[in-house]
Amino acid sequence: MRNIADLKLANILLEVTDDGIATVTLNRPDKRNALDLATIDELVDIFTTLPRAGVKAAILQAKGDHFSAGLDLVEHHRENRSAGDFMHVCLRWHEAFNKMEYGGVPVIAVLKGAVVGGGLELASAAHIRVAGPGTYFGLPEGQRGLFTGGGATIRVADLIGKARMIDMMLSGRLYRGQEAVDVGLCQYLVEDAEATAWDIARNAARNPPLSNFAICSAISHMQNMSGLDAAYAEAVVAGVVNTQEAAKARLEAFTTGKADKIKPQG
Ligand code: 1HE
Repeated sequence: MRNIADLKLANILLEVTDDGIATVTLNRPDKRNALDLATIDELVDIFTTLPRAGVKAAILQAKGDHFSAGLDLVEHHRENRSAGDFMHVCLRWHEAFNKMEYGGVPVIAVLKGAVVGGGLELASAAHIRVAGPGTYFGLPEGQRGLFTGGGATIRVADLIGKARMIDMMLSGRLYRGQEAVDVGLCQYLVEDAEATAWDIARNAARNPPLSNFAICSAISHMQNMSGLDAAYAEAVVAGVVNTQEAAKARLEAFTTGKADKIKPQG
């Protein structure tokens, strides 16, 4: 198993706090964090390693004014890829984003500026999206003579529905502000997206890791199953999670009236 310290990273910064929260920072601001193949390879390595390294939550963020301008169009043009070549590029994107979505570690994305094309595909593989002021979402593939290849047909359609996704791709429509929250592109729209993401990450990190593993993998898997199979899988997962040792002290605290109540603050 590879350690975090052994990862060779050039396009992404990775740090882990003493309490197990990782920050994964896209670091090509001069290219608006466009996703070249090297960056995708680094994402695969990072999100393969984090769950096995005991990381409790990850914050996915970016340097500069934009989260990500999507596929590195300059590299794509320069490489003059065949259909087969690009299919393999897309499979690598899927590997990276599937590791994020199904890896069992909560991933919270801090969004700003452009979250477009493949940048939106990356953001949609996070479990929670927190947008700051000025964040906008787009799928300009149609305008570029391209098509989504990093999972948008699955994840973005899942977030906002097929009709809105088709509209974004055909018309170039951009979403921002409260409308982006209302259609489901992000869950939070706040002044300080980084601070909110840290609050969410710290709260999530207090849950037992096995509960978070189930939340951040089982729900996604179950969405891919028939209702009957999902119900069965849910029972199996709950059998494991709801009898875990780590839950016993929490249940004891509730039983003896010492646990916090689940009520809105204030
Ligand atoms: C890039 C990319 C990129 C910027 N690939 N290099 N995505 C797009 O169609 C979005 C393309 N980008 C933009 O529309 C704009 O760059 C932004 C609105 C994001 C930012 O604008 P701005 O004025 O801040 O920056 P800029 O001057 O346009 O770009 C600065 C540099 O970043 C410049 O490089 P330089 O070497 O000339 O300085 C740009 O070339 C570079 N850059 N965006 C490569 N995308 C798996 S399939 C997914 C398919 C898609 O993702 S389609 C959507 C592609």
